[in-house]
Amino acid sequence: MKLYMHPVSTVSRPVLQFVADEKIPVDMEVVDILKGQHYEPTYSKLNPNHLVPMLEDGDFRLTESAAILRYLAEKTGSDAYPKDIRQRARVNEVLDWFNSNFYRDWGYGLIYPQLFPHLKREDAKVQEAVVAWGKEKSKGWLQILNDHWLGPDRQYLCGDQITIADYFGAALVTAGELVHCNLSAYPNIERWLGNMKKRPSYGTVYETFNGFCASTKGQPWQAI
Ligand SMILES: N[C@@H](CCC(=O)N[C@@H](CS)C(=O)NCC(=O)O)C(=O)O
Repeated sequence: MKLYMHPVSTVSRPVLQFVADEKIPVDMEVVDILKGQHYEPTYSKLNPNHLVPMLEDGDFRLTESAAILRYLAEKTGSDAYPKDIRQRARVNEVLDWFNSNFYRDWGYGLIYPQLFPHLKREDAKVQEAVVAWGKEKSKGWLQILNDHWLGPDRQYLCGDQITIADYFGAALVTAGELVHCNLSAYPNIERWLGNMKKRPSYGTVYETFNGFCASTKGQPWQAI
């Protein structure tokens, strides 16, 4: 199998960390999205979405990070994607919650329009309103994540065992580090992220991302 990815990419990181933890034999191919390589014909032909990640398993190609996580977990019989239908439904619920509710406001409202020129609104007032909206809505989602999904005792999102929802959710929440969000008002989120960061795979998988975050320090970001 081969994974087309970028180590800084929010939705490549969960797949990278899962593959590392589960020691799944996957070859890695970096698509340099910061230099526009995802628009070059070689990659465009394979993935007309011009996005990473994409998994290739023989002649089968799969896009969408959450679908890739599910596929890899099913293929390897990983405990991180429970077989019991209710437990599995819970994992799917949390994946969908992050992918739709949370990510829309956090990623595409608060963080990315500030960081990436192609997502910045041309009109300064519109830009300010988009980011302000994203910030307010994100506070609500973070509170729900802190109080409802995690609560004071849970080590991981769906109980005391790690699931693919944790890999996914942690990668999305850590995207806040790009604009230097401070999550100290959400202690359950900080505890859970601490668990994810303690995993041996974290240092290697997140190394390039952490370097990128260090390079964005000291700018006048709108952040939590
Ligand atoms: N829903 C897709 C989103 C993929 C996506 O947005 N990938 C970003 C990297 S995090 C990308 O390739 N961006 C390139 C661009 O926007 O030009 C997934 O979860 O895989």
